[in-house]
Amino acid sequence: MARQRSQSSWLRCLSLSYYFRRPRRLALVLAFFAISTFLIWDRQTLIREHEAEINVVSSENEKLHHKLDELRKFLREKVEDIPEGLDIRNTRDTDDEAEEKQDEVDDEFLKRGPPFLDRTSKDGVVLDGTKDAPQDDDPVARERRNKVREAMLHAWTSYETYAWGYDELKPQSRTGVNQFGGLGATIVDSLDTLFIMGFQEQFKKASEWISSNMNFNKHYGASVFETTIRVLGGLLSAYDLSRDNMFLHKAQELADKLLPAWNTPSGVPYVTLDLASGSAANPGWTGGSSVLADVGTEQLEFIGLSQRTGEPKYKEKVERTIAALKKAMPKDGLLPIYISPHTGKPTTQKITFGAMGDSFYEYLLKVWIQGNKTEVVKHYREMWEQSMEGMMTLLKKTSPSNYLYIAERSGDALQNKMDELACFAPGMLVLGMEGASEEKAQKYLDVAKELARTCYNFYQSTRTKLAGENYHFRDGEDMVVGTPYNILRPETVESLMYLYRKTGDNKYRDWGWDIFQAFEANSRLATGYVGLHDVNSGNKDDMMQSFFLAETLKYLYLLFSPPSVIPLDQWVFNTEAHPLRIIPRVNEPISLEEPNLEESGSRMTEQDRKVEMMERMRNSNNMRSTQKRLGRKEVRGGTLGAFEYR
Ligand code: DMJ
Repeated sequence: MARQRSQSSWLRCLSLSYYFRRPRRLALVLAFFAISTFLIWDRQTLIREHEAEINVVSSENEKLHHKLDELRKFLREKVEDIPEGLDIRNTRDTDDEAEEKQDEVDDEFLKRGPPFLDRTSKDGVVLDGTKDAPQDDDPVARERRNKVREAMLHAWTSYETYAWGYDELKPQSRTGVNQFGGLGATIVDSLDTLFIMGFQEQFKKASEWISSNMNFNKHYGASVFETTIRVLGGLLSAYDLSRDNMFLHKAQELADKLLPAWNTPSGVPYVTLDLASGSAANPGWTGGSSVLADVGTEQLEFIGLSQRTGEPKYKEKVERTIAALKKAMPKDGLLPIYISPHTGKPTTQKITFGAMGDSFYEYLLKVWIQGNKTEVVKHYREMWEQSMEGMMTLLKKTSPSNYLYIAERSGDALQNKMDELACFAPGMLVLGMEGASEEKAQKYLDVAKELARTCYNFYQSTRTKLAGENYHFRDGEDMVVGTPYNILRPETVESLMYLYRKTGDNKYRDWGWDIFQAFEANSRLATGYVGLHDVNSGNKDDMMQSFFLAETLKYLYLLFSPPSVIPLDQWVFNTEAHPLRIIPRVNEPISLEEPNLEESGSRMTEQDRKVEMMERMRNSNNMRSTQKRLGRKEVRGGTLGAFEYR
């Protein structure tokens, strides 16, 4: 009953007569309607006005972005072709003629691509990548170069057929495998090789894959180093060669994902990182430490990215690492291979120019070259020369044939072992001749020649004529293979390329040709190229490493090309053989300050302190067993732990 009554009294409020009898309530209701109508109208007008403003701002923003892009492009084109050591802002203003001439060259570049490329193709394939066969191009070299091009086409087509979109091809299984989180490592690693060799269709297809499929939101323990040298380096190089902005955008997107690795108290980054979440760590097999070759081989790419985007944050991170390493560097310039990300100090005594040490030394020199040898990068050169002094103390000779090699060291004890990976050193020494005193330059060249002879003999001394992973040196025996596999590595042919360019001595081309033929004889299958489990038995593995296309074939191709193809005074190769344009660094502050803990977003927490203490304890107890394990696996800075790919 009560419920019925209350319902009917509520319904009365809906009838007009109810209000006529109660004028006050009527006035209240009318006022309520008037105010709400006004408020709704007012909000809507405001929204419309804001929308209009947003439209104006975003179209202004777009225009500004466009202008900024143009400005960047303009500056890049102007800055990169300046002769060494000059500040363009002064030169350009006073040298109109040079500017006009430069503009012509730039226009030509934009229209046709780099001058060394012949863009005419037969059936979509350029048969010879070099444009106008310079006079110094001899017919034998030309023929060899074409054979290398054909090898690249075979490797690429096999990958395309059986493993498209995967990181790498397993030629025997005719399938793909993802060792790098499925970022298409072979595609991105091959871009510049395809471009330089003039494979336009293939380059286009690879670019399209990158534009639509390359995705960094991946949950996996990425090696910061591998991702940097292969993917970031590959993208930057493709950008420098093709001028396609898509590559630069991708590069920046990737670098943003990698940056959290540098949030450590010392500025020395962690070596693995989950790309999607940004959480970074060091693997157990390093005893919690970072790896020297990893943390010291990211500078070229991140500095290059800052130069091309105008965003200083990338170079700031990697240069802080160098400041920390400089502080930890002993007098002889030789840093041990494990460094604590918490203290920035070494946690082992092991010194090597092979696995886990190598490319740190390479990048000290190359950052100096990349910065066009200006004041801002002088300390890199100084650190490099210091390390070379140290390296000279590791040089020894075999008996009976006097092959020169770089020994390894643990504390004061020398170990008579050398990795094939250390065969990059002759090339580095040759590259470092410029800028050295006459006496030092001669020494570098002499040592480079001798080391190259040793490395060539690493190949020649086996049954397959392919080098093993490392060698031991025993009195009376010269060299014996240690770890017997060959995974299509590039270091020796890389050095031969530098030596040939420096000396013009055909012997280096012949040595490179021998190595190429050994790959053809032992590693080539109908479905791609494989490594060998054992260089004496010739037993094959089932993996075509992406660096075979990025490095080994590219360096061989360049060995047989005139020096005008990727001239070394305009380009510098990252450690994965991706050429980057040399861009002078002028008017920049010299970045040698200590890492700013506030700024780097990380302090030494209680947890960090505990980790550091544990690290120390583990190092004294466990490092020996870790070393043993590494000795067996020979992982070179490859921070994925189980896989020997570096
Ligand atoms: C490549 O990934 C790079 O050259 C790196 O610096 C060393 N290892 C491989 C090739 O051997």
